[in-house]
Amino acid sequence: MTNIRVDVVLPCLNEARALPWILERLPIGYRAIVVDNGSTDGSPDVARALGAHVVHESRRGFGAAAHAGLLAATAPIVAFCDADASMDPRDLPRVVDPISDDAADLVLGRRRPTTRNAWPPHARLANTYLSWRLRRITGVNIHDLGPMRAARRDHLLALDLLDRRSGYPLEMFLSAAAADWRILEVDTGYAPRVGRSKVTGTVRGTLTAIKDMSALLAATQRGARS
Ligand SMILES: Nc1nc2c(ncn2[C@@H]2O[C@H](COP(=O)(O)OP(=O)(O)O)[C@@H](O)[C@H]2O)c(=O)[nH]1
Ligand SMILES: [Mg+2]
Repeated sequence: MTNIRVDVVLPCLNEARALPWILERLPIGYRAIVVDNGSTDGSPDVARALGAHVVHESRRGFGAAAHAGLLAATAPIVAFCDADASMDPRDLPRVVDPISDDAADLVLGRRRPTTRNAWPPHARLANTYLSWRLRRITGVNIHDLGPMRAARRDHLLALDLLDRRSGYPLEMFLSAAAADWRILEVDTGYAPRVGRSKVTGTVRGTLTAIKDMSALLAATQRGARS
């Protein structure tokens, strides 16, 4: 068997139609950990049939799924990727290689749309504003807070992340910045997802994301002032 260098956490809520495209595009040495978050469309069976390691997380929420994947990982490097085919697993080495080369501690994929309509305008605008605030708060030169990212597993576990909803990627970034990690941004492609969005493509999902993220930002700024 090939040595598993990287575990790829794929939070999954009803992504059966996207999984085949994703799983067949994983680079060699990368293992998929599909975290099923209560899918009703047969996602776990599809994932297992295609050779992925499947874990279940009954607590709903993007962060709950992402964190369960991190806890299930055993490889030295852990990468995260959406399971909706909006991001190409062939881009994963772009976020992973600087970690293996010890050139960075956290690498974030900056989403670069590969077609029109890949990114709903409200989500894009919210993200540009968020990135601007994050640059001001942390001094890290980022332009997107996207879900494709990588870091060392032991480092991620040591961050002790608490958010279990849509604030998880933000908490990871803020905690890493507070711990003076070397944070690097690289370009990754972004295409229209397969199926319906659960977070930023819906009003409810967007409002939850804003609420979760605002609370984290407010706490960080209070911390910085005290
Ligand atoms: N929102 C949400 N996404 C989940 C959950 N569990 C797993 N996911 C997955 O998290 C990823 C991101 O969600 P997505 O709907 O693509 O959000 P978007 O990228 O903002 O449109 C997808 O792969 C989902 O299937 C959950 O409980 N809530
Ligand atoms: Mg998505």
